Amino acid sequence: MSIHAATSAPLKLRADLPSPAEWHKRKVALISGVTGQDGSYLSELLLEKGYQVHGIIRRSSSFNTGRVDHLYNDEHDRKNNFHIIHGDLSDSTNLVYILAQVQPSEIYNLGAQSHVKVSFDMAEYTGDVDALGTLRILDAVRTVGLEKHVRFYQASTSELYGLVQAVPQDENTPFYPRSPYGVAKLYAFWITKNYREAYDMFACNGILFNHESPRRGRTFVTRKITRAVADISLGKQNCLYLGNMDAQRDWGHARDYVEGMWRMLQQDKPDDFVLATGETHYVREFVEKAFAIVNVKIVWEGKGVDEVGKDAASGKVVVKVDPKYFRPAEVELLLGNPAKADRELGWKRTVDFDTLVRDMVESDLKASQNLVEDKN
Ligand code: NDP
Ligand code: GDR
Repeated sequence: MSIHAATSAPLKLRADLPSPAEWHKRKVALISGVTGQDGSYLSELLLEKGYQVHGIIRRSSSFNTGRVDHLYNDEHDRKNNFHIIHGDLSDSTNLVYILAQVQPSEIYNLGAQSHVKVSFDMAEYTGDVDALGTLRILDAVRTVGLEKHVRFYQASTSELYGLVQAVPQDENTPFYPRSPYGVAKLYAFWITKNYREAYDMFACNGILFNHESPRRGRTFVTRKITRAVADISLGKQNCLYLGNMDAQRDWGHARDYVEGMWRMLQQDKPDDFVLATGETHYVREFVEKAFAIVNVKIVWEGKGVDEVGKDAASGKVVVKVDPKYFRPAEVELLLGNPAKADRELGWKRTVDFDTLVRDMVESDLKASQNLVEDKN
């Protein structure tokens, strides 16, 4: 009796493929997480570059396509290069079906339960989607026989560094994740590297430090702050409640970072790269900068859970600590070194911290006044 090794001989749906170099010229991209912040900016970038873009969206009882609606006109319009397809990283069969149908030349795996605090409440789900979801999509590539043809980008994260081992953090800094999210992304990082080595796949990890924008989800700290600053300045909210204001983050603009993702997949060889600004700022500093844009100077009083931020002019408390936003384990300091990306990809951030904060506050002022529709 002989036992067949299923993993080394996956089902091949394609037998007539051109060379990998020819295949890459097709410019067909598949994006998981297309409805998220990065998915929307990346779609715009790829469409500008002449790609056909296919985005995986989750079925939802409410609309979840606000960030990409402007790209999606009429599916019957033949000139339209943006397509959406229902799917989920928890569904292997669905992923194989999508791969067989789209036959992409590049895949960007951005789909994830991406909120660190929520990952403590939904640890198993986060592991299923963020860790095993990456495995599922990589295996779907092999199942349809595209493993030598597809270029794969994995959305890895500075959360892998977790408990500080050394700063600034680069591609050689040891990992020590501090949340179920970070641990799930650690698996995804290594399975991506493993499939690159085991099956000669063009698979890259982008280790991206925090990147924000007016399209950032409202429960991440930067957007929560900028929306509150807008609402407080317009008299629609009294106080902003935050958790750990002593955390330090290396914050860039998402539009810069999706450019780096694309550049990773245009190299001759697959590799892993850090994208970061090389600067770090306290959460408290972000609060001060954001309020300064609406001409409010913050003065701080108290310490720890008793810390408050007052409007210097009126004495009114506008920022308070609420321990419910603390995490069971925290990542205190992130500061990235993007030298390798600069050297090998020619990538540099273009938006500095002050411009990022201003862009977000100004956008939220318009949204809060209903001058523009708030879609995220
Ligand atoms: P968002 O939270 O804005 O977007 C996440 C996307 O993943 C959404 O489109 C969401 O769909 C989708 N998604 C969630 N669960 C599933 C699932 N089970 N199956 C398929 N899709 C799913 O994240 P960002 O755009 O900010 O980040 C993109 C990726 O980069 C994520 O993987 C994140 O972990 C990672 N990352 C982000 C950084 C950042 O600072 N922004 C830094 C480093 C890494 P829906 O809209 O339906 O919820
Ligand atoms: P992070 O982003 O955990 O770094 O993950 P987030 O904006 O959630 O937190 C940044 C820091 O701010 C502190 N903080 C608060 N955070 C939130 N969300 N809400 C608050 O009220 C608050 N108060 C203080 C946090 O404790 C933390 O220290 C993001 C996500 O996009 C991940 O998917 C990505 O991998 C990493 O960035 C890099």
